[in-house]
Amino acid sequence: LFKIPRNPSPTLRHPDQWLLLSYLHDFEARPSVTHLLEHPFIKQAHGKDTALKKQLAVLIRDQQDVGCRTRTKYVLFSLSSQHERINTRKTMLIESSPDDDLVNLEVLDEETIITHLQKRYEELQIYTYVGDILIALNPFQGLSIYSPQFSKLYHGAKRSDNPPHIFATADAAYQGMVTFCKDQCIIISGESGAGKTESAHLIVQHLTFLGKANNRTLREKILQVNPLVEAFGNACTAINDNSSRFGKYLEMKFTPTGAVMGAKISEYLLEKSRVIKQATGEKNFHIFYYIYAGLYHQESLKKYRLPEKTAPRYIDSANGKVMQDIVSSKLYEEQFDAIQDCFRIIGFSEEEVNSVYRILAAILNTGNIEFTSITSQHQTDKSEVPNSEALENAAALLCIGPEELQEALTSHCVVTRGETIIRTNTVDKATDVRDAMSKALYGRLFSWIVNRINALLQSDTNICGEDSNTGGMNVGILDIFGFENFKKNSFEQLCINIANEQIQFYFNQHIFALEQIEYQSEGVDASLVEYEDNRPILDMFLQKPMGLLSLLDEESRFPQATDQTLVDKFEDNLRYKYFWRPKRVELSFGIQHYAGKVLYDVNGFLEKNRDTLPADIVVVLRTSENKLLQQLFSSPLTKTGMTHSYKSVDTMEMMRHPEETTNMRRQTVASYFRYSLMDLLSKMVVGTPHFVRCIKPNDDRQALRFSKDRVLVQLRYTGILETVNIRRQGYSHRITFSEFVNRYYYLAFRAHQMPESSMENTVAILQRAKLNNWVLGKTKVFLKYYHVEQLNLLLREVMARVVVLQAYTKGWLG
Ligand code: AD9
Ligand code: MG
Repeated sequence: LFKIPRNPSPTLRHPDQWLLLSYLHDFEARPSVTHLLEHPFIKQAHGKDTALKKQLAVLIRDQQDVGCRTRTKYVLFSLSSQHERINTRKTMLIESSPDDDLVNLEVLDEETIITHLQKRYEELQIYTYVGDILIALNPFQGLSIYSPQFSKLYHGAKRSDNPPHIFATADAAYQGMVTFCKDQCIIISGESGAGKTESAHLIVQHLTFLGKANNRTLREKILQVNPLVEAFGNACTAINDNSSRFGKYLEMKFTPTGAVMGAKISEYLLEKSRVIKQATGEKNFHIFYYIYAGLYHQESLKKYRLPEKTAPRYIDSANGKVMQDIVSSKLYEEQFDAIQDCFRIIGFSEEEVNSVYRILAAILNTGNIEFTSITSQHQTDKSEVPNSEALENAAALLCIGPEELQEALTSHCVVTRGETIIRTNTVDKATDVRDAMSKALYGRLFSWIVNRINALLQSDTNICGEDSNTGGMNVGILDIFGFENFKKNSFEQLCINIANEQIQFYFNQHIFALEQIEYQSEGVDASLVEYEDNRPILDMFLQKPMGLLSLLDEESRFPQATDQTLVDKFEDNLRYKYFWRPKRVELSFGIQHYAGKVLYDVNGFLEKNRDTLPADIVVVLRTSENKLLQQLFSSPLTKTGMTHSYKSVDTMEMMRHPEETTNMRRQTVASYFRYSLMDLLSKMVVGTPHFVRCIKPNDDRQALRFSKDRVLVQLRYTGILETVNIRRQGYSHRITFSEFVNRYYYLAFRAHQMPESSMENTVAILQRAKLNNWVLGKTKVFLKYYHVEQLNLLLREVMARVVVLQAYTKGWLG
């Protein structure tokens, strides 16, 4: 087994790489071939076969990278930590059981599953597997299962050794990436308040633990990314005190040897309208309260021209109590300190942070600008700013002239037949322009922060001691806003819920559709599982030219259109059973989503979709002397400037034509949204997916309260029962014979044998690994989810033996 392969290929097979590790261990720098030929290991290998030796030396030289040392150490560490894990498990009284996986239940009906989950929840076992999918019930209380000791316990462990855990999912993604050099993505879904964002944090925590390398700074930076972005993108809603108001795809980048080397966030569709108005009982984005409290306690409110007695309208539209909270809440003040730390650790300059605060303070002042109408003999639709304090404050913070700002708010230029005419704005129009400016400022500031974080985490790639140009791999973590159904649902909820439809569709494609298509094409006789396909609903939204979003765009282009004409248009054109128009409620329509019925209020749909920012405002903001502000408005008029030619939401299609998503041009919120979804999918389809399904056990956010009805609804619409069935009966892994032999030949053949990629050799390997219940197709072998775990485990054991044996021969292990 330990002989050097006869024909080492230029792109090494994984086992060969492992074998080479120990040879490489001795070389500090990139060695020359002559130097390598002198190395005792190569000298000893293969007696007098000089040609082979030379080939080997070239191979080693080309594979040489510092990371190989890390990898050798990693294997040695895994082995030594195996004993430690067993002991820890004993002292922590942690035991796995067959009950951990719903697939092992004898009876498989809703009642059994729900009782089972309830029993586990009441014993604080919030996690349960359905094969390789993780169900996570929100505990609504702090649990002591996320310490570094737990990270160690789950590190490289067999899934069946420990009880289910979010760390096990993160670990599986990491192992998949390191072992097979393939990108991975973890898709977290569930309704609002189900625990997606918390799960995403825990995954990042475990991944930074795994990819630690020697780079503490980078690790600390990555851990600050989520808290910083969430301060700007999360807010308190009626359902969740820390609700994500944007979608987030965080890619953690690793070197080929698994050391973390950076991170990149992509943000999707921030709910900007929250800046100017919030529903009753809801709040603005967290950051406004944090900085208000922080500046208040630092006695710096004056510096940022913020009022000291009453909080600005944008953050206190309803009850007038916000100022009291800000003064008395220690929490806001602590959060402000934490955010300052985040900025500093990630690497923002003081000047940048100061500019961010100035823009936030300017937005708050802008919200306080009021308008009154002036009626004169000639004009009745003119407005002015009666109290100029807020206007002057906003202008000063934005480094622009107050007169110019007032002008841009209360009038607009129209070009007709080559002539520029200035028209005045009514009070309503001026108020709309003011709010549009605030939304644009906040939206662009948010995107700038995200881009800046990406730039700062990118430039760090060399700290970890490995060359970032060697190409890395990544684990992406998707945490979007969950499905929402409020008393009043608007355009924002529609977008959020369509995004959730898309994620559910992606799940269905992976779990059910692709699997069943392959059974048929490979001639495998497996029973088909029926599932709720939500594709028709998605088509109703996304199809061109007659889908709901296209109709909305079309109507948005008519200046005379109203929300009434829009909803009539929907009714006339959307002939789907999922759409209805309630008789009694004017200006509304209902949708039967995969996760339930939602009634949408059409008021404001057209304006929200147009999301226009008058050119006059952009012109004024561009005159700013503030560098950051200049940057924010130097790009084309709106960020919502993209569209995507929608053909199909089929993820298989996406895999074939990822470039489709880059076809964009300027458009509305709806078309930008469509583009965002496609962009997100194109990122996801390149990786091996891992699914986490978050479930909310009750609506009162109470620990240990398990509402059977609420859970049952979620189990039904997420298709958990069908998932259990397909995981039990189905074959979740379909691998071509050639890939299978390539991956696992070490389990049955000698290294130098280089077996042919055939069905016979596949069978030989499977038999040698003593696996049962697999099925052969025409070109692929069909495996159950647990087969792959067993095979990988065996492979790792064999490889570890190689490394350990060689480590012994070199005396590394003493
Ligand atoms: V939304 O769609 O962004 O509105 P999420 O993200 O699904 O929603 P979130 O992760 O924010 O929900 O969880 C809601 C609350 O549940 C958190 O603020 C915690 O108080 C609580 N939670 C969720 N998961 C855990 C956990 N693993 N341990 C402890 C938890 N508390
Ligand atoms: Mg969230």
